[in-house]
Amino acid sequence: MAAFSYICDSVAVITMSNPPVNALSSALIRAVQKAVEEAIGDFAVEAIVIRGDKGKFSAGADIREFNRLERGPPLVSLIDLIEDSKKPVVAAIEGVALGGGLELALGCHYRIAHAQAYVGLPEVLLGLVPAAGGALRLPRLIGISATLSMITTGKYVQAREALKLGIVDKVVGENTVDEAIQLAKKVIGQPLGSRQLSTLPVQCPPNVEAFLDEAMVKVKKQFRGAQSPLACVEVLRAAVQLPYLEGKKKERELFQFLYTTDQTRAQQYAFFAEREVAKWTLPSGASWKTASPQPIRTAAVIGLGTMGRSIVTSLAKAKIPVIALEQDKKQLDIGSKAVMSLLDREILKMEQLGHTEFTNSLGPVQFTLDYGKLRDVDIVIEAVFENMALKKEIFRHLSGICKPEAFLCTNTSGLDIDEMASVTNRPQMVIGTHFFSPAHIMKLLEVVHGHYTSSTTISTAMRLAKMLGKVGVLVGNCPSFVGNRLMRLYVEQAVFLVEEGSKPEEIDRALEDFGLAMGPFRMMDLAGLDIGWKARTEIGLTGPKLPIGTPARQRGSKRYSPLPDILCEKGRFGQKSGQGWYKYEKSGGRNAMPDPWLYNFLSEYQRIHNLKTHYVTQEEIIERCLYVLINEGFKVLEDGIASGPEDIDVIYNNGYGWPKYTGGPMYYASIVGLPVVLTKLEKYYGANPDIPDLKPSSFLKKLVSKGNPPLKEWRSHLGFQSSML
Ligand code: TC6
Repeated sequence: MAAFSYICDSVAVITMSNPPVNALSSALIRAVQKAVEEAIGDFAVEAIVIRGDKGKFSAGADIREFNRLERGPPLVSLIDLIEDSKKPVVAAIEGVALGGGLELALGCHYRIAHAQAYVGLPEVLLGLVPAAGGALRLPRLIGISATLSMITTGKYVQAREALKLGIVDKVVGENTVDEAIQLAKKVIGQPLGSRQLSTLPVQCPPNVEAFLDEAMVKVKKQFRGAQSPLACVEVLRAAVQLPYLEGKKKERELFQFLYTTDQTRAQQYAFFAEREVAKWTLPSGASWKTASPQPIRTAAVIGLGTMGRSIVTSLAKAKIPVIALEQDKKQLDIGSKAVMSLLDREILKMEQLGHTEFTNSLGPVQFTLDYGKLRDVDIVIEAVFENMALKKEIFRHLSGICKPEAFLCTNTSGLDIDEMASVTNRPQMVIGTHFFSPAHIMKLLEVVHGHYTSSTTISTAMRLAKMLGKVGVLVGNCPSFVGNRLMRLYVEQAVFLVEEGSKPEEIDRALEDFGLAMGPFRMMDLAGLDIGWKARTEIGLTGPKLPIGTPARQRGSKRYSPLPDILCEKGRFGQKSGQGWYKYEKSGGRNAMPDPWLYNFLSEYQRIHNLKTHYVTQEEIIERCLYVLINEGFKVLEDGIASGPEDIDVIYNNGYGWPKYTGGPMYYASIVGLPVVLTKLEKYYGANPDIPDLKPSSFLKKLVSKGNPPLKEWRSHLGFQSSML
């Protein structure tokens, strides 16, 4: 690791080097500081260019050093040194300039970026605020409003948008460093006052205090429960109200406060967990290191329902040419219109951000009824509705048509991958790619490994996830896989609580206050109650296949709630029918309102079934709904369906609106303390012996008996397991 300089026609070029992303570790900061000091003191040098090695400027402070006790030299003083330099300093931004990386670039007097580069202040995503002057310099450059949007969301901004906003001075298609050297030479001797951002006034809207008050209200609502977005607004207030140096103190104070919170620790854990899950290993020894993914140059999607449409859009956004197939002309017309409208919306979004070239960079989409067109594609994703017979028919058909090297994927959300693979002539090339709705937006891809799936197929599917900008998590093949397997129990528990006397809106509020993006009842209404109803009817839990004489609230020895089935029988499917657990202003409406009809209906239901209701506290709602889910998470680990708690957390953080600032369900359990989770589960199971899912899992009990080890040690306690991976 080094930062070294060379001189090119009186311009010193300083290269930051700390692979793979030039994170600003203590050592790197020290080295850059030394190089800048040398360049400033060297008479032969008249200007300075700072660049990053291997096509990346810098991804910011080295997150791996965050928990270390020994601290290196502060980044802030390096940035001040750069800004105060009498010799012009130019940042040559290639790849990324994020967090402290962008802050360093903002300390430079000029910034040139490569067209493919992007910049951002994503500290908020790690539960922090920018703390090296970024939130003070940026509003002086691009104004309060644009800064607010960047620092509270942590979004990455592409070079062209950065140019439009004024963050960079120039965007180039190639030779970024050479261009930076040319610019540096050109500005030698020119006054630098107007380029020293800390000395400039903050650009404010007319009534800035009211603007910030409003921003605070919005941010509180948008990022419910998260501390760092609120602190970002506070830093901006400091930027507006205080002189730069005092603003700096406030920035430091807020950073130091956040630095000690559980939220930042959880978000840092979530960051590394996302990277960890990409490094899959199978019990056979095959792994991400040894398996070689095959190229995906073309894809096909079968079925243009809600999921198929957004999968096609996701592929097109990733510039992968895609063939979309439907079974009849009518469905094809409806589906193709829907896809085109999704793509138009994506193009509009990108154009608003200044990416005029985006239209041409979408992968072409071809619509067809003809299976023959799929002959040469590299990968097929089946996305028809959840019916095993239909899926098998399609896989059989694909097997005969597609080239032997083509991978066959299914978007099933819980059916048996092996059963589908068994009808093909290439079971080793069959894999589950479970997308989350809407697939062109949601970041998660559950990659489901069947019994026959080869490591090449796994690594190709994981590569596909990366190409689509998603996080791929490898899981084993079991009913509902990982995400939905846990979710089903959580939703079921919420419905039991309604039977016991709570109201849907009370349960939703408690769980939304906990931080979940949407409570279970609003979620069911959004997804459509009829979907689960159909599935339960198909497997005989309700409807005509249910054996006569089955007790209404029992299936086998387990408690069952027929409430969702009854709502469906009454035509209450959720938002789509204007009523479900809530009522809506109209069919398709989104504004959920408590429904007095439901209260009457529930009282009558409780009377008929002779149910004793009790006052359900917020604590009971959270504990029963979340701990039953966490308990199942331990069972998933025990069954070898997920290889570690990180996998479950990444799935929940990215696919189920779990608040990242609690790290994910398993990390949350580790913070609450496993003995507490165990005791509570025992208590609730004791009170509800007909809900066996509340019975603590043996792996949870084992971990408690081992003294509640930290999460990173859980895997080592799994011992022998029949891994399904
Ligand atoms: C900050 O700057 C605060 C400043 C205040 C100062 C007072 N540090 O994501 P990838 C590693 S806060 C250490 O797989 P990609 C990552 O763990 C920081 N390591 O690659 C992985 O390691 P592994 C604000 C880092 O090409 C490897 O690099 N900055 C850091 O898909 C590759 O990463 C951010 O939040 C880091 N800062 O995406 C930026 N960044 O191979 C966070 C990455 O051992 N980083 N690594 O597993 C990113 O968004 C992405 O990593 C990326 C590259 C876009 C830079």
